[in-house]
Amino acid sequence: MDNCIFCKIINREIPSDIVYEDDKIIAFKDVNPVAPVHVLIIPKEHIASAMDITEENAPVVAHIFNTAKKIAEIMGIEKSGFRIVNNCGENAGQTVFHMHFHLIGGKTLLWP
Ligand code: DGP
Repeated sequence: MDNCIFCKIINREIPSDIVYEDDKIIAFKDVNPVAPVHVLIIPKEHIASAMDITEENAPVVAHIFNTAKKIAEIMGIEKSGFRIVNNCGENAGQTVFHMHFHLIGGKTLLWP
């Protein structure tokens, strides 16, 4: 989608540190990491937010979660543990409206 920064990352129009890619999704390091490991996992299809998940596009969400463990292994945090976070909408602090899942780890995480 035009003017979407994450679509530009998918299309290699702006650089990013890609750690995983297949035909449906891509994962790259967050530019503002909140932990030693902070990767964003996104669908290649432009879906604005979790509010835009439908019966038709929902399989990619399952694929993201099914691949998260592989990305955790790539990043070396599969044993120490990690958190997967989706911010949806204004109150959650979503700033990029191309749905993404933060994979965060590499340290003990506080909650909430
Ligand atoms: P959220 O608040 O959930 O919408 O998080 C968006 C994240 O995207 C935020 O942690 C910073 C990251 N981000 C924004 N622009 C870029 C970019 O151009 N490159 C990379 N690698 N990350 C970005």
